[in-house]
Amino acid sequence: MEEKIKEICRSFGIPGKPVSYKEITVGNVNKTYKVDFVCENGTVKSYVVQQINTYVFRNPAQVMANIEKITEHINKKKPDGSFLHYLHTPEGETYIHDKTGYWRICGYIPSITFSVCDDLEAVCSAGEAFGEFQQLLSDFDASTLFETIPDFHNTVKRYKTLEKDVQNDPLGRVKEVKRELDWLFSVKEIACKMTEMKNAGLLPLRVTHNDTKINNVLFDKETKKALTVIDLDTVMPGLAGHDFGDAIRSAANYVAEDSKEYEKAGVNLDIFKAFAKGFISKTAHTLTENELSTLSLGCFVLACEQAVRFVDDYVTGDKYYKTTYPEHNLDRTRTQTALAKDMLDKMDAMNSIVRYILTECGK
Ligand code: GN1
Ligand code: MG
Repeated sequence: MEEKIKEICRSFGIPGKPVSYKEITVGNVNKTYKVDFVCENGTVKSYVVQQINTYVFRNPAQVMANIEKITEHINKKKPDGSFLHYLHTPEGETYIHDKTGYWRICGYIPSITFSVCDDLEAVCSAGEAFGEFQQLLSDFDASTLFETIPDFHNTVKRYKTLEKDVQNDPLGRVKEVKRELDWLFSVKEIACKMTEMKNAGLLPLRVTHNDTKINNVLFDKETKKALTVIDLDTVMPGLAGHDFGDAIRSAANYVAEDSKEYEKAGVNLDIFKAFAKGFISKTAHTLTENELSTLSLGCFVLACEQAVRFVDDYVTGDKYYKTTYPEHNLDRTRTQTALAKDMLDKMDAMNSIVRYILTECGK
């Protein structure tokens, strides 16, 4: 692998000499490496080299075309270099395609990430970062974006796929997840409510991030302030409440997404409040009443949708998400289902917090 990574770096014409590399294991889809280069003047500069997962992203050229447009748009508005910069090859391409797959490189931003986080200020700052991201793209022409994964947050379709895969039960695993499946199907109607509202024109399509996990935010190591959001692979037209919900289901869970202690999973309302405060402070005056009143529902919806995706991957043989042991998707399913259950119990409390924050924002 080391030779391959060096070769990719050479193709992008990175100056200097590569001195070390290591895999960044955060992230469930692409393969990511940090590579350090020593420049001629002796300084060290680092880059992030990524191999795009072509099982998940069937058309990487379209993914990169989207990313090129989005980064250009945001870097124009934030010329301080705080946002992502993808390298171009001497031929002007943002990716290399060879028999090993699709590769891309962006500058490394010194930072830390969290998979769970109990620092309320850091979480509030992450909320601001995702809120600001939506704002920065609010004047972006969504029709110029490819739909890199069609129906990505179409919860109705996610349920339909699961129903079919459960019926086929190709590996005989359905019996292991019977309890989780029964519960997920029992809440299907409410879990699908936002997709139905979107289809009925009650929720507007915006340009959204669509993968707002807390580990897709880079934080300053010292101040714990959010530096930038990363992972632009799924930036597409979507619902504001889905971005909010996806962030809460990852940031506010008491335990990590793949914890084996699923009975401890649940939504920490202090974290919920901190993230909501940051996110709403940036978006309160642009989101519609329907969008604001479905933010808490979005958390439940995304937790259910995620549980549906994890259990589906388990039932069909772990082809989508990276797994490091055989029951990895089973643990993810149980933890995510337990989180969704707790969110349903706390829906009124979450709604009250949102209303309180909106009043504070003068809404
Ligand atoms: C994947 O790659 P990563 O870890 O940011 C997935 C998300 C899921 C997440 C669950 C393109 O995100 O949708 O919410 O795993 N990304 C894609 O951990 O499917
Ligand atoms: Mg991702």
